[in-house]
Amino acid sequence: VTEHEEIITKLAEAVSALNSKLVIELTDEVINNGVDPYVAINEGLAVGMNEVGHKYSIGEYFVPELMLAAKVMNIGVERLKPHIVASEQDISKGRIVLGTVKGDIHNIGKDLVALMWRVSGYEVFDLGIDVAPKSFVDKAEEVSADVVAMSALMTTTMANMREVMDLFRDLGNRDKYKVVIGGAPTSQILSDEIGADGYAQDAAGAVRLVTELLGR
Ligand code: B12
Repeated sequence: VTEHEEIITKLAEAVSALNSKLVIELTDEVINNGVDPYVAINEGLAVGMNEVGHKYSIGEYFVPELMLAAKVMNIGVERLKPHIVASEQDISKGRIVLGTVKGDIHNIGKDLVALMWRVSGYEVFDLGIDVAPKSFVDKAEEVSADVVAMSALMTTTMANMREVMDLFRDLGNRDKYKVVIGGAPTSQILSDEIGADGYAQDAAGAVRLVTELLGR
């Protein structure tokens, strides 16, 4: 195990242990030791967050712990953000309208995807959380989006992605945009079922997906 891997593992453990002080110390180590901040977020902080989800599902953590974990994760992300090297291009590679679907307030993963798209040169219009189908449609039209992106973290709210697709089809707008989806309960299978253009498992995958779809 390299020193970098060790810091990343410790970061995941610190999030899982809800230890913000340790996260702050470790993000300093990330920066001082030249660990890739992007990797530290995706393989450190986000992995710790998944562990928190696991602890919640087995009854070891409850909602207050989830909320604290979200805060701890956010502290880490905010400290690492300025160290992520942004793409040199000042011309936008494409416009992406993004939001967490109706009924769903999970935003950590969505925000990470937005961050990665932005540093990769895309313009992101983030509608936030609990976004009504019509808001996706209206914003996409307003900004002449290239891509519409939806996030859902619950099996119950993931159904609302289909509603957005249906609304686009009803309005005859579907083919104007590439539609991509993501979030823990979603999959390529769901993407195919609802007639979206693709799914990605994480923020790095989200960048690859959009790059492939737009060919730029
Ligand atoms: C943190 C958390 C919360 C926090 C959210 C804080 C916040 N500001 O977001 C709080 C405490 C508020 C919360 C509330 C609730 N939660 Co919650 N929560 C979680 C938890 C632990 C982690 C989610 C997270 O942030 N992960 C870390 C990020 C980095 O990962 P991610 O979101 O998956 O995102 C990555 C990828 O999925 C992908 N991605 C994400 N979006 C997109 C979009 C696109 C377009 C693409 C391409 C990719 C992509 O890239 C991201 C980066 O790599 C999950 C457990 C889990 N395993 O997911 C439960 C979980 C999602 N929650 C759950 C539940 C039940 C709830 C509550 C109902 C609890 C309650 N009783 O109140 C409420 C729901 C409120 C609501 N209406 O939405 C359940 C959902 C079960 C289900 N039905 O499917 C889960 C799965 C926990 C569990 N095991 O039971 N939660």
